[in-house]
Amino acid sequence: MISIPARPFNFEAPLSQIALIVVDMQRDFLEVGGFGSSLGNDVERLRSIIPSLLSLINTFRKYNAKIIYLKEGHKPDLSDCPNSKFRRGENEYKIGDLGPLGRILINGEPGNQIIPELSPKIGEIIIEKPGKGGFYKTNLNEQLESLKISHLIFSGVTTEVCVQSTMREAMDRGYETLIVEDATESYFAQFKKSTLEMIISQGGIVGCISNVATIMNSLETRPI
Ligand code: TIU
Repeated sequence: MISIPARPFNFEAPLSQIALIVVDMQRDFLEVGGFGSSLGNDVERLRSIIPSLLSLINTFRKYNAKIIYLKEGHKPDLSDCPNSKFRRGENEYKIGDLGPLGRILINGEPGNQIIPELSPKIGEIIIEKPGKGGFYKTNLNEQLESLKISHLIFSGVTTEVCVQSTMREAMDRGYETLIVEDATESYFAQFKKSTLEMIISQGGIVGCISNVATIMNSLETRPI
């Protein structure tokens, strides 16, 4: 059993039932020329979490704990991109356009790859998702059920869009959820702050919150 000090409640489960979810740490959001920067955003804010998230990932690897990476992207023919999403934003490039990192937000393109600093290892699960939430039109739920995972630790980008959407979807499906405050980031400081406050308000209406050092310490010192 592992017990992670968190607010407003501690996060407790056998390590075998916990998975680290790494949301959309792909070049499209973290490198100039991708989807995020084409929306007019400064990617440097997001890049600031790379070292802390890498430490967390490596601790999970050390203890053979489950890590699942999500990637936002669409089929090359855009058949899974609804018009409501395609039309959004006054972008330099639209979804599917050819940009400096290949076609914007398209599965398999250079911009769709996880950033090299956080490259998944063989055996770690990568799930492509067409939506902001990780459960929509994916087999994430089935994969978690087959692994007997009940507790999800959320990291990645952006806090208020894909991370929060996936966390809410997870909570509705009965998973216990925690967000790691220094392993998630937004292009907007205020949005991150407000999202974290929202998640833990009302007694943890969406889940609880902790940080990388606390989680690492809980894993390192857990009773065997
Ligand atoms: N991954 C994710 O959050 N997708 C976005 O489009 N986020 C923005 O903040 N735009």
